[in-house]
Amino acid sequence: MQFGQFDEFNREYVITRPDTPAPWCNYLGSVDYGAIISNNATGYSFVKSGASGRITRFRLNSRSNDQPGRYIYIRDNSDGDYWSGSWQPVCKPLDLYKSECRHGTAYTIIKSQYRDIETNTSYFVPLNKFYEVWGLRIKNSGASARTLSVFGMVEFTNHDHYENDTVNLQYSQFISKTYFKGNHILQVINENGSEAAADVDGGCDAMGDPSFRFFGVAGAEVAAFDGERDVFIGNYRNYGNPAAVEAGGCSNTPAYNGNSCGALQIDITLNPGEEKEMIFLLGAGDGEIAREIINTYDTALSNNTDLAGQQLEELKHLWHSRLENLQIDTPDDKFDNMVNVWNAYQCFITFLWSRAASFQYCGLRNGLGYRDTVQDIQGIIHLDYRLAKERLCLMLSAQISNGGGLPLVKFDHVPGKIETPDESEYARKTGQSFYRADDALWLFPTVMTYIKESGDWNFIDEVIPYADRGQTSVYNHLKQAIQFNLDRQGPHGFPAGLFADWNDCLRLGTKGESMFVAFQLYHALSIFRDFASRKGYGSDVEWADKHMERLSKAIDDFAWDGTRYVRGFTEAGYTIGSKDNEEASLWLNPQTWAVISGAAGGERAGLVLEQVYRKLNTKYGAMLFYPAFKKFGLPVARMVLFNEGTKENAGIFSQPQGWLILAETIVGNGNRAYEYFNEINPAAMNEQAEIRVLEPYVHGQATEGIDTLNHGRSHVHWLTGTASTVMVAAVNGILGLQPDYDGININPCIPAAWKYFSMTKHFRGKLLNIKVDNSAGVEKGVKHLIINGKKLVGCYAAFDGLSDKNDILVVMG
Ligand code: IFM
Repeated sequence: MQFGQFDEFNREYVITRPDTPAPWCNYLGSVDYGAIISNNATGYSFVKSGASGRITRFRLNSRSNDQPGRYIYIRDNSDGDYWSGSWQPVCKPLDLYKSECRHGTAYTIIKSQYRDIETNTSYFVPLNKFYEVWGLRIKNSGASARTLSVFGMVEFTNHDHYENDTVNLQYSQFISKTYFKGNHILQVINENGSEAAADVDGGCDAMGDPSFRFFGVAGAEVAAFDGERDVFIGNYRNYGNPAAVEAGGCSNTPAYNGNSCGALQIDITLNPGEEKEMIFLLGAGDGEIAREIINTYDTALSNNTDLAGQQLEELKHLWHSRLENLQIDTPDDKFDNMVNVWNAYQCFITFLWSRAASFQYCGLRNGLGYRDTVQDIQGIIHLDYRLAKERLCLMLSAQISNGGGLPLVKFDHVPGKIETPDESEYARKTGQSFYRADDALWLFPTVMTYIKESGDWNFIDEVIPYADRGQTSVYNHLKQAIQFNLDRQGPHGFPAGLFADWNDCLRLGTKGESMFVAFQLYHALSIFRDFASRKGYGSDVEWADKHMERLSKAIDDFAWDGTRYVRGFTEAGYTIGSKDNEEASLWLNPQTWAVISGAAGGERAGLVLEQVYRKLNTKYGAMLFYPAFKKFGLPVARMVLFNEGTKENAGIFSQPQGWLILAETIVGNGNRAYEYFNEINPAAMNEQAEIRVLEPYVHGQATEGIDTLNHGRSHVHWLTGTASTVMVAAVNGILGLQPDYDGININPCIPAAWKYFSMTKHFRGKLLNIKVDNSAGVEKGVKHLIINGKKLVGCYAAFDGLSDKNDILVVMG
């Protein structure tokens, strides 16, 4: 089933059937003011944090009604019929009601058509602002005049803190009230004083001063209002049939205790063909701020200045110019849509919001997970390396002086005096008292990619503080990260798996060993060796060589199982992922990481990838391992808690699929890399959206494997490491764009059937217009480049040889 399609030209996804298998969402705003909105205008808004800056309510996990949201009701006062500007919440029959939702980069436009009334609502957060705009145009396309009431409505939280608002009702309901101020409703929380000063029981450590929110309208007179949700909706009703709308108008009831909302009624008459515009404004701020914002739009409207339209264009311009840094045109539109727009946009959203707020994450994970964030950075380096660097510096400053990563980096992280997991205070504050084995090792590919994309080799010498004490160069941070794992090894000489490696469900402890981390360490050593050699640090080169050789030998001696690499060793000496095991005998990640790290090459690389293809692959991606755990499990293999075929228990965990694609490109299998890409390409499921369920323009965390009742159904949208690994695999692996210290390699690994494609890339201020000629029909291999008419053997373009604008022909064969 299909519910929408890509509009490649406008960089939008257009949903024409609103009864999507799940709410299909978009992200608006910035880290200062974030808003999540679905195709039916549901979702929530927050200032800085979904946990402690929550301004509107949303009920998670309620697909059956998917509410509440940013609602606009329209009532025909001639007969009392009413509907909503988005299909939800009133849900008029779809043969009478037409709707179109256009999700774009940081904006969403929802249109409706019902009984000759057309609405068009643009939802967005203007650049650098702390409020959101719902710009409504309403038009009478019929032949007779219409008398209508329009109601804008939003449900506020009663407390800035999500948890207090949701569960601490004996408290939070009694600190909120609303005032009507002519063109807006002002909600005030804690008007009588600050919780912090009063040390209120049930208050929350993030809370301080009174807090204000507003919901107003520009370009229209408010005829009536309600500030109390339960009055607007009425008892034993719901958003689909609010009492106020049904009765023909609001009752001017403010909130005082109970549940605050903003509901504004505007009465209009529309002559045939007439259109009116009004702009609803929602945000955090006191009456003065609200008045100023609303006045700005009022003035613009009365001067016929399309302020909201200009702001929307500014947003598009910002986002599109970011995306412009890489644009491709291959024979596969669905591949292009992801690389050019949606996977790229998702990478930015994941980068900005980490795992904080979505329709799955309520916001309480109020910080940056080390490994997730360092990987997220990789997804945007090719599009905005400056932004990437800022976050990379932050993450280096969240490395502890012993080399390990801080498990949770608070949004307000201040390096230099943070407690470590070794101290009880840290555990008390974060609930995290252990190290993950992989955290700081993610810095290696990320730092390398940043330096190679930007050309900023001096970064390696930049001095950055540690989280707990002291400071040192990036180079030394990296060396210390390796040391962290060398200092924590098991009996075979592999790194201990500690509290978790990449896999949150593997608890191998201080003696059990992780092969994932062993390969990561090998990879880190080889990157570090490269850095050391460029710096001329001979003893560090020898040090890295020695450890790589030692690791390599241990891998051959203990981790190679004849046809595969094992996953690890428990403290009790059990081998996880051995071919003789009854359960979980073949794991994906050690095979792909053996190849990515360079530890396995030649025949062995081919063999392990072939095993993966034959034993783990499904039409929706490769399973993390197989067979699922049923008996073996706790305390080490905690994924046994998940139903078989799900998430880390033999599910198709999507992030590793990116590594699988990349590994196949390393060994030169373009056809297979592309096959794997397609298996999890959201766009490739556009016509079978009912199977995948999630947005066809967004990667999810995991897809159900062959053991479940819903093989192919995907879960956990938007905020997932899948975004960055698949992006890296596509750009670096399939398209073969591989910046290097002093130039760039263009070495595609593509399906043989792609005879021709083109790419435009901005590389350190230079424009590369790349055309790839694969009339030879190979999967990998470049005979020569022709750069601005000059032929060069191989696939390397030196930076010095590039002009400001370059025409590059890549001839494969
Ligand atoms: O690697 C983790 C990630 O940090 C959070 N989600 C699950 C992944 C695999 O366990």
